[in-house]
Amino acid sequence: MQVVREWLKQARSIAALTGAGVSAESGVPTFRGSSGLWKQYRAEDLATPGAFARDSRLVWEWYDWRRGLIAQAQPNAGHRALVQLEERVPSFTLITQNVDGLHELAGSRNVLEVHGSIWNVRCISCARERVDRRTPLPEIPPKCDCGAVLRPGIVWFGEPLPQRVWQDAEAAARTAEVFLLIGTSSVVYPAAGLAQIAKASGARVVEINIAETVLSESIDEFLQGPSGELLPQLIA
Ligand code: BV8
Ligand code: ZN
Repeated sequence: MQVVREWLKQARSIAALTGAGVSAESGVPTFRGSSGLWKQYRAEDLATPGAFARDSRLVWEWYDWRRGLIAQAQPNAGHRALVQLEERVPSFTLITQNVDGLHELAGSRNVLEVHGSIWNVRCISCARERVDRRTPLPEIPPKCDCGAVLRPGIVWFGEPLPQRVWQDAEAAARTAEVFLLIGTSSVVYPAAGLAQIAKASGARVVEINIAETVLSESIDEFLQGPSGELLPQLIA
């Protein structure tokens, strides 16, 4: 813990990659774990273009349920600690796999949402995009003015990440002196690959998680515990 505090104090450039674990203490369920299951489905069965093509209603019911939970969630002490860290470091990039928007709500500024946002919707026909925060949705599946079905503005399995956002994330990983890996199981690529990019570029990689992950062996420091407790301690 102490050595990581020193690294954070001295670094001019820090990047962090967050996953569902950082929002767990805000009451947002994670994906891989019993709390993440909705009915009997796993995220990998619902967050795909194929699932949406087969049954857009089912997929939207899942998103409607999650939108309701997220609308009630507030940022926690972990989100707030990352806001404070950004204020102290000359260059700070927060890369998040989360679609809940809680980092921005907490006040983080330089946030890259590599998997999109649960409040964005996009027409599958005319590609019109908009922000829709209504919950529950008045109609499932929701429709565009052109009459076609809207889809969540989220990156599904098998879909490419938004190019500009991804380029910025890679650049941040390459230039970071310290790379924080927070509350993610590190199984979903390409996001999980950012830690390896950072390490290969000379960053100290620090993982914060309640449990070890597939990457824990290959990083510099593993800090075990909830991010809502450890992050405030790290920057105190
Ligand atoms: C692409 C949408 C190419 C859902 C999400 C085989 C091998 C390697 C890769 C692949 C493969 N087969 C397929 C792939 C590629 C695939 C992939 O990685 N699959 C994996 C599962 C094998 N990736 C893709 O398809 C990506 N696209 O590769 O495109 C391409 C290129 C050109 C043209 C066409 C295509 C797209 C991936 C995007 C998936 N999108 N989001 C939604 O949100 O609606 S995935 C889903 O997982 C989540 O959204 C999240 O973003 C992501 C990561 O999950 P985590 O955030 O890590 O959450 P998880 O529950 O797993 O873990 C929580 C962690 O928190 C745990 O470790 C837990 O211990 C910890 N924790 C809990 N509480 C706390 C805590 N830690 C701290 N404090 C706490 N309190
Ligand atoms: Zn349309």
